[in-house]
Amino acid sequence: MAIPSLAPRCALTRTVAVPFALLFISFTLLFSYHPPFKATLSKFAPFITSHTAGPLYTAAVVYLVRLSHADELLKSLASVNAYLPLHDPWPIILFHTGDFDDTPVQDDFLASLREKIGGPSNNSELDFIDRVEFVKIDWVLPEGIPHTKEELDPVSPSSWPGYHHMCAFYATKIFFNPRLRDVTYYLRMDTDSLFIEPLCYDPFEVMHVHQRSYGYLGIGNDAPQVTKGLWHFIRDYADSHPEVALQLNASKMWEWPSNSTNGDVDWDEVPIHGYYNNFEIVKLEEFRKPEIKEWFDHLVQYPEGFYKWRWGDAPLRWATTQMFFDMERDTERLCGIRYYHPYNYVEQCECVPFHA
Ligand SMILES: Nc1nc2c(ncn2[C@@H]2O[C@H](COP(=O)(O)OP(=O)(O)O)[C@@H](O)[C@H]2O)c(=O)[nH]1
Ligand SMILES: [Mg+2]
Repeated sequence: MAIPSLAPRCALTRTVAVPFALLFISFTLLFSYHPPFKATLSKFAPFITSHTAGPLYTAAVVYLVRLSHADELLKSLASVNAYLPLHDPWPIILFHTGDFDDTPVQDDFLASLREKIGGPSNNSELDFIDRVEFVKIDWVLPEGIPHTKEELDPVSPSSWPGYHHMCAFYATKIFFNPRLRDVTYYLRMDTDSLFIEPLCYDPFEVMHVHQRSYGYLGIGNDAPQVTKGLWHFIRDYADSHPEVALQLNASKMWEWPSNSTNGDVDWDEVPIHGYYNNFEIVKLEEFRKPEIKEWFDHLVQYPEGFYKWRWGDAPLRWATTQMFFDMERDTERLCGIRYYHPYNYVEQCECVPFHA
């Protein structure tokens, strides 16, 4: 009498097994599907340490802005929207010092941006305007220096103190800004930076897959008028930090000023290289390492550097990367970015699509 009792069991097995099998198939299909860019990244499994779900990195485009330069900022943002192909709609963070604080000011600006880019963006799944964030930063003159121009007598009085705050912000403070705590990479633009043609790859992806800490377009020099004391400051630091001296000596790109045949060279007259860092991509956590933090603290403890001598973020970015990174392994010259910024000359290199 096994048969009659078997029939309902088969029916039961069928009612349980068929939906279960269907469920299994749907799950298999669901998890084997990746949106195109994730599938691309997954081919690079050897570079990826985490196999947990979720993004492999996060990124943001950052600007330091002021309302008085809103027009050039609109043009720059429109060029980001049109020409920077990012796989994910990363936030566009506009750091400001209070002039963009009021909601009507922000709304007006976003309305102008919408008009400028001609309606909603069709380049990403999130409307470009909805990616824009305003983040306020506070600029206070540090202790230990006179707080008036007359007493301090800075070498570049006409731009004091705004430009000097800007240099201190980009040279040291930005890495520790709370908004960027969970951001892996930032791409910096100036309000006077422009992309002028479409880029043929996602630069964050290149940075990530190549495991770079710093991405740049070109290298120039800063004028000796605004680097007074900087060579000696770096030299003294290297003298008291043998690992920094070792790193600098190992770099093929680092050159201390050399003495001339007819006497000592005045180091204050020797230009220091600087990245054209009005465009740069930075892997933030790499710049938060304790040894780099110690160097930043040392810089901040000598406030005359930024506020009197107007040491720039460009030569300081150059010095910092040379002091703490292996230039060949950790930095990437990003090719093929057709980009404009006043007074920068960047030698062009070909845009090669990146197939990760
Ligand atoms: N809020 C604010 N932003 C500034 C100030 N000075 C410069 N910036 C911003 O900092 C960035 C670099 O300044 P910029 O004048 O382009 O410097 P340059 O590229 O060295 O000539 C730009 O995005 C500016 O808008 C300032 O005084 N206040
Ligand atoms: Mg600029």
